[in-house]
Amino acid sequence: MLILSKLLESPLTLGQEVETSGRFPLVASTWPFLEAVRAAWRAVDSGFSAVDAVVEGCSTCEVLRCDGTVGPGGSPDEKGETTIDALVMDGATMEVGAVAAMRYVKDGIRAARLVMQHTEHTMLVGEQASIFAISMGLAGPTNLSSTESLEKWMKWKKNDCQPNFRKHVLPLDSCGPYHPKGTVDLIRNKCLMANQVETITRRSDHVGIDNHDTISMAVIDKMGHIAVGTSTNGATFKIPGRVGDGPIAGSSSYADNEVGACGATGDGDIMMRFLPCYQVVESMRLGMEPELAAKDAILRIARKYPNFVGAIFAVNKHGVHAGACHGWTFQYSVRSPEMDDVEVFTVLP
Ligand code: SD4
Repeated sequence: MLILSKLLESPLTLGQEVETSGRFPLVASTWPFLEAVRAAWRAVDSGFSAVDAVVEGCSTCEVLRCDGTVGPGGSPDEKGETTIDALVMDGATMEVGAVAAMRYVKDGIRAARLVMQHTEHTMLVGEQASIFAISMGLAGPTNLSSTESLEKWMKWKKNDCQPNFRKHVLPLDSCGPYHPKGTVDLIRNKCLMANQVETITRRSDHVGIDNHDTISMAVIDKMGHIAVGTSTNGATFKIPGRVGDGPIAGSSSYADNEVGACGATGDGDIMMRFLPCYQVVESMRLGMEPELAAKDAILRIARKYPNFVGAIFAVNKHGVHAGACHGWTFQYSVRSPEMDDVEVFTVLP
């Protein structure tokens, strides 16, 4: 017990195996994505690095299409196409690799790792990300649609493309082509409040309880190194070219070995304006417990967007974890040495 508290007091030293603390390795993930957490756990428990385990975990979700929506085959955009946003971050080096609105390649998280490990860049986008990923050995070009995503898209088209992410446009009640309605500046000045309510009400249709198309995962490996990753196909019926919070470091996830990690899910268009995971990690750096840090980050968004839907989990470098959410009930999964299998934690709004 004394040894454990000593370990917990002192910052983890790079290269020092800290498995004996009983808290490491640790895997945490948004939602009850049990197989993804198990895959990451198997990797990290057998000695792989936090980055490798995160990639294994998120990749498992992409292959299994967790909840039917993560990875290829989910979230058709306005044209019926599925595209992928993904990010990986190494909390030891603060290196990040990301792909955004990537087309024709299924392996979002592996493409993100290739960006991190084989380029000096942080993010590649669209078809250029696909070309890079394929040139570096990933499979493609591949059609990312599935029977379900195409059925969903055709139903939406039949319903006059409602709901959608457009605002201040005509036509209002049917599919495009769209054009701006009136003078945008006039509308903005006159109707700001009304439009905010309209937009937010309609947005809640897009991100819902059956639409968990995002895995964000954090891993602390046996050395105490921390990594995070996110993979998502974003928002259903998004406008082609839309990039969400998924590939944005500090928004969908963030890690720093000195402090801990965070993963997020929810309405990325809103959440990426607040960098909630950066906020969580920085709050923990200043001494906040994970629970308070997570709640505070969510509250900062809710104060400006009272109807937003989103959730966060936070883990500090000692393995203490917590979640916070707004607009829906959130579940996150954890596996650590004291557990026999993955445990799912439920957080109420
Ligand atoms: C996005 N944050 O692209 C993602 C969506 C999500 O559960 O998390 N859905 O906005």
